[in-house]
Amino acid sequence: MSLSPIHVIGHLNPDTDAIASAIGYAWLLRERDGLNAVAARAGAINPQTSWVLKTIGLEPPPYLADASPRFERIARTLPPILPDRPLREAWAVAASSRSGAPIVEADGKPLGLVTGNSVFAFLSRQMEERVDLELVSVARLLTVRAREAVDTDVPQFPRSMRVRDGRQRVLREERDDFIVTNDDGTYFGICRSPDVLNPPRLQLIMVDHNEAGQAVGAIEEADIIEVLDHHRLGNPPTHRPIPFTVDTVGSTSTLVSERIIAAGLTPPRPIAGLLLAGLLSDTLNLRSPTTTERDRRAAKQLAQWALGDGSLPFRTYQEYGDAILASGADLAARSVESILNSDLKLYESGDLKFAVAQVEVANLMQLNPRLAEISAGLEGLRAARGLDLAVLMVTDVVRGASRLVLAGQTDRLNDLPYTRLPDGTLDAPDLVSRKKQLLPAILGLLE
Ligand SMILES: [Mn+2]
Repeated sequence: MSLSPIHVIGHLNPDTDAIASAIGYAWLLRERDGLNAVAARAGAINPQTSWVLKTIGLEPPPYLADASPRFERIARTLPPILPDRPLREAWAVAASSRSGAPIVEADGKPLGLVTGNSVFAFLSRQMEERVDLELVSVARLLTVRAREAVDTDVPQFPRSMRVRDGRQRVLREERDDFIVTNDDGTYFGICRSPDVLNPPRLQLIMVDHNEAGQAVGAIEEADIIEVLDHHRLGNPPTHRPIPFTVDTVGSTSTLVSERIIAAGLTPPRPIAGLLLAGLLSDTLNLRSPTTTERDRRAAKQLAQWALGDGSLPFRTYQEYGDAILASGADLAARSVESILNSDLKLYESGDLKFAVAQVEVANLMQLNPRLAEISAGLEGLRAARGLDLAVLMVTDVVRGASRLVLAGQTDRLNDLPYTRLPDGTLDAPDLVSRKKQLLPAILGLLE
C-alpha cells in the first residue's frame, strides 16, 4: 500500500486564502520535507477563487466531503482471478496475501472470495457426495475451477462508503475478509475486518482556520497533525503535541510564503501567483487593518515571482489585486443562497450561537435592490441552523466600508458603534475585517 497522504485543508466555505494556503503549503511540504502532502478543499470554490485559478492555470484541489475514512482507504487491491482458472491460482494469491482471494467475472463483477473456509466447505460437499476421497489428492484438488470452491455470500462495500457505516455489518459476520467494489459494482479490492473495526485515521493539516466548527465534517475522526492560521483560537484538543502556528498577519498565504522564503525555495509561478491572490484577497489589496509589514514584504516577493516574467497581464500587485477583488464582487449575478453561504462562519459565545457571513461588492449600492430577499434569506438561514443571531457583512472592497444585514436577536447588537439606517441595516463606514473588527466587537457585547 502506498504511504497514505497528509491532507492540507482550509475551512468550510473556502475563500481564496484557504485554497491558496492549502495548495502552497502542500507544495512546500513535498518540496522541502519530501512528505506525501496533498491539498484538499472543504467546500465549493467561490467565484473569486475560480477566477484566480483559471487566470493562473491551476486546477482546484480535490473536494473532501468529510474526514471519515472510506472503504477505498482500507482496500487492498489484490489481483482478481477469473472463475474458471484453477483453484491453485487463487490459493497462491490467498497464501501470499494471507487473506481471501478475489474471484471476479470477466465483466468485472465480483463472484466471491476463495478462503480457507470456502475450500473446507468445498471438501465437505465432496464428502457428502461420497466422492471416493482415496482418489482426491491435493494436486488434483488444486486443479478444480476456482468457482467450485468460492464463497459467494461475501458482503460487498462500495469504495466511497464510510467505513463506520459498514461496521455493524462486519461485526455480525463470521468472515474476516470482504469485497470492496467500485461505485458501478465492479471489483476494486478486498478489506479485512480489523481494518473495518479500526480504520487508519486521516492525517490533516488545518490551514486558515483552527476551530472544529469551521472544519471539514467528522474532524474528530481524523488526526490533526498541524495548524497554520491567523484567526482567533477555538481549536479542538489533540492527543499529541503538534506544531501549532497562529500569527497575527493578514493572511495564511503570508505565513506559507514566509516559510517558502525561509527554506530558500522558489515556487513555480502559478503557486506564487495563487499565494499572492490569497494574500491580496484577505488583506483587500493590503488596505485592510489586518495588514502588517510582514504581509507587504511577502507580497513584494510573491509579486516578483508571479508577475516578474510578464506572463500574467498584470504589471503590479495592485493591478492584480484589483482584478481579484472585482472578480468576486458582483452581487447582481448571484443567488441569495450563494451570497449567504459562500463565506459563512459559525460561532458560539456562552450559550449564544451566531453566524457572520461576508460578501464583497464593488459598490454598496448593489445591496439595495436585493435587500428584501437577502434579509428573508438570512432569517431563513438563522432559523434553519438554530442560531440566535445571523449577520451578513456586505463589504465595499473599493471604498473600504460595510453595511450589516441582521436577523434574529438583533437588539443584542444595539451597542455596536454603527448607525442604524431606516431599512434596518447598519452603516459601518470603516469596517472591512470580520475577523479583526466585527467579530471582536460582537463578542465584546455578548460577554
Ligand atoms: Mn485567511
